Amino acid sequence: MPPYFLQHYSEFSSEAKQLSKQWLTQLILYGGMSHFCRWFVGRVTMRTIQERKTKIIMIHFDILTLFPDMLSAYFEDSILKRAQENQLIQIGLHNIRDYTTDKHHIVDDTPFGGGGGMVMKPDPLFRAIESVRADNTHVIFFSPQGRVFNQSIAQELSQRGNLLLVCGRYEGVDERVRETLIDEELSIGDYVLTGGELPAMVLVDAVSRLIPGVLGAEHGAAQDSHATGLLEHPHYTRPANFRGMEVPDVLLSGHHANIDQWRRQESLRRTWQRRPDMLERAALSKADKKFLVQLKQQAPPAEDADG
Ligand code: 4HQ
Repeated sequence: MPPYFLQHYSEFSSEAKQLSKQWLTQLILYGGMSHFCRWFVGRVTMRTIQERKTKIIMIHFDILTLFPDMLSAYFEDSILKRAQENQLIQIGLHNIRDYTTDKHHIVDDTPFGGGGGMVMKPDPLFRAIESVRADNTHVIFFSPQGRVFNQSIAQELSQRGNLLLVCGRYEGVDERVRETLIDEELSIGDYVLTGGELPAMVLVDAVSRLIPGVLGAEHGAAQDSHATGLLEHPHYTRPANFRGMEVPDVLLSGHHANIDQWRRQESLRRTWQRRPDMLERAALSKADKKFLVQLKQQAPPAEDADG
């Protein structure tokens, strides 16, 4: 049974028909508009939420050390200073000595079993770590026995919200600290340092520059060597002729496709010459592979390339 309106439509005056048609189009229009508006507002909200999820990341570093002044100088300048001002990173420095309970604020003691050197006492470190860490904090200790820090570990750590870095001194820390409070041991390379402060600065620096917004908008971290899996191409700036040394013509040509190709090929050339091991893990296009075949016919990698 059609609605009353349609049953009697033929009996309506032409004026009424005209009016009802107008109402109908307006009704459809408004309905459509409001539907569109709701859809549009929904889209915008969704995008904002997505952008917040992917873009606005902030990371909080806490650092336990016996020498907080060593670190503050580095963090209170240039890029990391601005990153802190912009609330992209937060760095809390904590002196382990502040967590001692004895009159002389002693943090080290002689090793059981004898032998030389000193060991960091467990009590100040337990108290410091337990008071500084939150539920989701990832606790890192620096030692040559750890996993060797690299760009992919930096990337992994940049996804975490809270990192607690423990810097040791002397011969090391009481093994019970390691066993119960440390989530991960990291080394910054196969050499021996006097403390974990430099490794902490290295880690904070490498991880912070991966946080969106820490580097300027046009210089993101995506093009870094190690992020692309290749070494970087050579860079030049003014003057075009410096003491008789010329800048490659292609860079002055303004031809962006040629420039991109030249840079890619120079990246491949450098990587092949200096770090051929990196080519095995790099993502290479057909054109890259073709260029590498040519390269390999021309020149072998440098003698000490793997060093
Ligand atoms: N350490 N990468 C701190 C290192 C080191 C490294 C030796 C750690 C001395 C006190 N840490 N202790 N290499 O050489 O992270």
